[in-house]
Amino acid sequence: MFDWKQDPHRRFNPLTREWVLVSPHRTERPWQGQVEAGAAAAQPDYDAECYLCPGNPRAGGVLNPSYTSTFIFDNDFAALKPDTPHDRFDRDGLLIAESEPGICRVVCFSPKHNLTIANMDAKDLRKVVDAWVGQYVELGARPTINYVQIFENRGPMMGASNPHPHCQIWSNHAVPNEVAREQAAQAAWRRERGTCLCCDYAKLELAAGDRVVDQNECFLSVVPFWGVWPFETMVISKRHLTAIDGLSESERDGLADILKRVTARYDRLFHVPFPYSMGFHQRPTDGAPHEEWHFHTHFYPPLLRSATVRKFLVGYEMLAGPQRDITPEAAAKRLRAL
Ligand code: H2U
Ligand code: ZN
Repeated sequence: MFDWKQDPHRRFNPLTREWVLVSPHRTERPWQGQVEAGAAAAQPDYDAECYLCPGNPRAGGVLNPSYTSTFIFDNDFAALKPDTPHDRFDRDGLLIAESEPGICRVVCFSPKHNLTIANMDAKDLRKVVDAWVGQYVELGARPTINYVQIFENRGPMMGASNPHPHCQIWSNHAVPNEVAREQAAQAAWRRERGTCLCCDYAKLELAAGDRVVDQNECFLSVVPFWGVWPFETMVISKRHLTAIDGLSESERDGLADILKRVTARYDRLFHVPFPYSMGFHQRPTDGAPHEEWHFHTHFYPPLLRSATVRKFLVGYEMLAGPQRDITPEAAAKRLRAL
């Protein structure tokens, strides 16, 4: 008899339409590894060397204002430039390239150097949500900007350059790969079934319960059935909502609340400030209504077994496809218990 908790199997990701290999028999054995205690050095609330702290000079020499809430600036080392002229070439369908205009910004969540989403006050985090909404609307309104990607790299393991609480926004003309994949899947779902993929998925997970990590009135946090990273989670709005600009006042508070809950659980898992890349997926800003889109957040944390043992996507995963050992259900159970 096949045992889903023990035997190797594949799971389908309906958002990307890719498969992930699950090998639970490799980890469902009793836990014997040790959990290392957190080694993160305590940070001061102001660091004279930090290029994001209020009043300090940034790497390019510009002085930060003495900001007291959130602070947004154009990235001094932007990957994209707004006035890039249009150009394209195509040589025999083999060498294809196009110019790409865009705008990159940095959002400091707080003047305090030593805060994180997990330990910020709810009312201050709400200001960060308002800043995200403002940026999505402002950047998305520009004719050259068709997608606004808001994301946070947290911790040196994920390449974050600085512990000061901040995120990045890259907004550009082309809809990026991951978003285009999710868009195609959500559009096909809506065409074929007349419903929203993420609404249907959220309902299913709320009823099933075994992958749910946390929830509030407006949002659900789950380890997705098809997650690749051991403790990957998604935050999904319970109401159908194509983008962050459609959040009601209470949903903005709800988003701040669920992000705080999820990151606090992560921090408790291995007793360290938990590294991750997270970001929002939502309606492209090309002017179409995109009713197929459902606003959601992905958290991709690299840690596997402890504060120092991380998962690498190498070998089979680079050459063939993603694979995981711990099941999403087991990961959700651990996160839920914290
Ligand atoms: P990360 O921690 O995710 O790398 O984000 C920090 C961003 O801040 C990074 O993209 C920018 C870097 O280019 N930055 C500035 O714009 N000015 C600075 O003085 C240093 C860092
Ligand atoms: Zn700082």
